[in-house]
Amino acid sequence: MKLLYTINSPYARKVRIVAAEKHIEVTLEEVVLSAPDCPVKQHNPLGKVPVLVLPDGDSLYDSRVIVEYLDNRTPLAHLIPQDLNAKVKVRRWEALADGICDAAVATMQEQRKSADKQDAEFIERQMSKVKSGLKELNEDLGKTEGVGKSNWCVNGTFSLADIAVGCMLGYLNLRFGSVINLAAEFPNLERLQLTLLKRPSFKGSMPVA
Ligand SMILES: N[C@@H](CCC(=O)N[C@@H](CS)C(=O)NCC(=O)O)C(=O)O
Repeated sequence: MKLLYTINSPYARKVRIVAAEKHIEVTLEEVVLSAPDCPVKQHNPLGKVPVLVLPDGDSLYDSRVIVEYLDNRTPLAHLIPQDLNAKVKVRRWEALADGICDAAVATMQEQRKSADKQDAEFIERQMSKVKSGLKELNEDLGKTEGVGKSNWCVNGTFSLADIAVGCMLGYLNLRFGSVINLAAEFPNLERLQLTLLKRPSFKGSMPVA
């Protein structure tokens, strides 16, 4: 299996971490999305990473489909709970974390335009999604205090929810580290991030400035 990815994509990082946590061997192929010969389009008509290319040539996208596939490749250490109630909780955390990434990526793309072409209102709207998403996740994480042995997002157990939130935080730190002070504004998320950074899967997939 081959994963097409870019180094700083938070969605692709989520997939890389799930593969590492599940000890599933995946060949990593870093791509440049703007390159004329970028292979992503052949496998995903949307031209987005991540894409998982299977041995029979079939391909899977987006990240939510890929993580579900990988999680079910091996029965051990499920990152998506089998129980429906727990599963939808985990997937909601993931949806919010990914949604924050969507707003952050959209902001970045707008800010890359020349100053006269940037839409300040659009940027403000996207950044307010980022902030309100972080506020909600930070509050929800506060409610997990004392559930299980660690303060993981759902039911005191490490899951895809923690991975998705950790990847989102890594991306925000990379792109908006100077404007979002996690420790001061969202201390529960900061604590989660510090815990996650002790895991080899997170340490080995850090975004690069
Ligand atoms: N919902 C998708 C989002 C994927 C996505 O937006 N990837 C970005 C990189 S961070 C991308 O490939 N952008 C290229 C484009 O939009 O053309 C997922 O979870 O995989």
